[in-house]
Amino acid sequence: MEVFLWTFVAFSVVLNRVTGSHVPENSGVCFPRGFAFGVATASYQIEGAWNISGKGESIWDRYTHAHPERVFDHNNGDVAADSYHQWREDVALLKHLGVSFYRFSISWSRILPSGFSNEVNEDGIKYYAELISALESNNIAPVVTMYHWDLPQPLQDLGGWTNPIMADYFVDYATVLFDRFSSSVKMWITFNEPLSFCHDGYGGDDAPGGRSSGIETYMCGHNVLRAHGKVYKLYQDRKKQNKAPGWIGITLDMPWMEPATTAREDQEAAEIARQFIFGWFAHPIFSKEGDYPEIMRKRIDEKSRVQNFARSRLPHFTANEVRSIKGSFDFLGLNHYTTYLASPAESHSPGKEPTFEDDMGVRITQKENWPKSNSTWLRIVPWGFRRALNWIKTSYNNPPTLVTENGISLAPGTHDPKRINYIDSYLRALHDAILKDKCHVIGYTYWSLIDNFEWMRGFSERFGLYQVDYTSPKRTRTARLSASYFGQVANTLCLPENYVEYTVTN
Ligand code: GBH
Repeated sequence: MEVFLWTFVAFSVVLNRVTGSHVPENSGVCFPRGFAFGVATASYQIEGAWNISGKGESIWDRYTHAHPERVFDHNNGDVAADSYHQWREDVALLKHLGVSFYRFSISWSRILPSGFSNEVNEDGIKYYAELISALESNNIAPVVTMYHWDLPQPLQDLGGWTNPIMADYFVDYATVLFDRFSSSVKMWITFNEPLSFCHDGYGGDDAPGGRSSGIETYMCGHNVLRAHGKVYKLYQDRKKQNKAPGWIGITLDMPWMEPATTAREDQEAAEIARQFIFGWFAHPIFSKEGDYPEIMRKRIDEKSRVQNFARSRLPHFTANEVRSIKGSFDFLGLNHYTTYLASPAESHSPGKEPTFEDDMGVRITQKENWPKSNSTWLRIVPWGFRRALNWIKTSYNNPPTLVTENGISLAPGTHDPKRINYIDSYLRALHDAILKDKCHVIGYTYWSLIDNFEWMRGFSERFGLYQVDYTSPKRTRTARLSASYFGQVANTLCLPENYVEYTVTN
């Protein structure tokens, strides 16, 4: 592992910890010393306390209250796993697992109730400060997501991410976070999955809901990229002033897109899908050219012309913006869950509304015989993980990558060998990607520490290593079998024997 030794050392410094004490009883599949294991959650999905102690309303509060019928089980995150009150219990679980970091997100409207930085909610600051200090005293590094989808409602009333001014308000919010927390927090993630919240939020069923896919989706993406570039710069300037170490990046979701057949048009379709789904945000930041992927620019410009728009629905960056967004990362946060098959979509009938899907023009499916989870979109395909990592390595010159989410939903219950199989098979694929393919991956995060509010699927999909009892007042957490498995991996950096079920083959 000489190749990445220095990143591991640097990462360990950032995390203030070196992991890796090997035990004899393992499968021989061991991650390099310094490689880090952690778990993740997000504010709206676990905290509850939606209107307590000065917290303002977020778009998810507004949306789930206005449209309970749109959420699968008509639930909402008003209480969720009640981590606002049960966070000490969460820290105990993290300690029990023995993970070296905890990725969680900060609720913007808990810190700035109106979204603007003129009024800071000290109770909100105190909540995160206490959590962070408890993590520190247990030697668990905080990895903080600044935005995991819960925009303050007053900012949505101004157009949310479709309004270019949002980039400046995000800088104001980031300034407060850096002022208050950057002495303890050394790993920052600006955004979680802009594809999800721009596509599903401004062009689909997620909050804020009821928008327009082929137009607002791209406006959102554009302003999020601008906001990310500005906050990256802010952080670099502060690092220089304070001479303090710290890393900042962005988390992007990349399902693997496999050509449906070896036919040339399927291979092309798969590459177009990768560019639309991942390259949309990755290319402006991680490629050496910067800006949107060429194929996206070309397809959306052409479609817009045919549809009689006077200009492309995909906005343009200024030359300065291209420059400031390009290279705006210390690391890539990667969420990866599953794999899809790609082939060209049947051509679209003119006169329909413009959509992201129509612009992309790719038919996306999955193979029926790929093992299922409890989520319609998630099948177990570990080899796709290795391919995705290799594609990133080749496309963007092997950026330091932290896997910020990987996980599976299963039916309720604590006996979850299938989750163990999922994690184990994905970790084997990751191990091959690191050791054999030299992909620059520095850590792995399981989604999620505990069951939580799974957005439009409510509480019906459970991803936790710990089960949450939503009927108990304290939202009691109970360890699943997978918690002991993952704890063992986190502590030894090695995969235990006898957990291989889904082999890494195509
Ligand atoms: C992550 O997104 C999120 O970051 C996290 O908050 C979430 O809890 C976790 O996944 C598990 O879902 O229902 O067919 O419309 C992963 C990417 C994008 C996958 C949206 C599910 C909806 C598919 N997600 N997608 S569908």
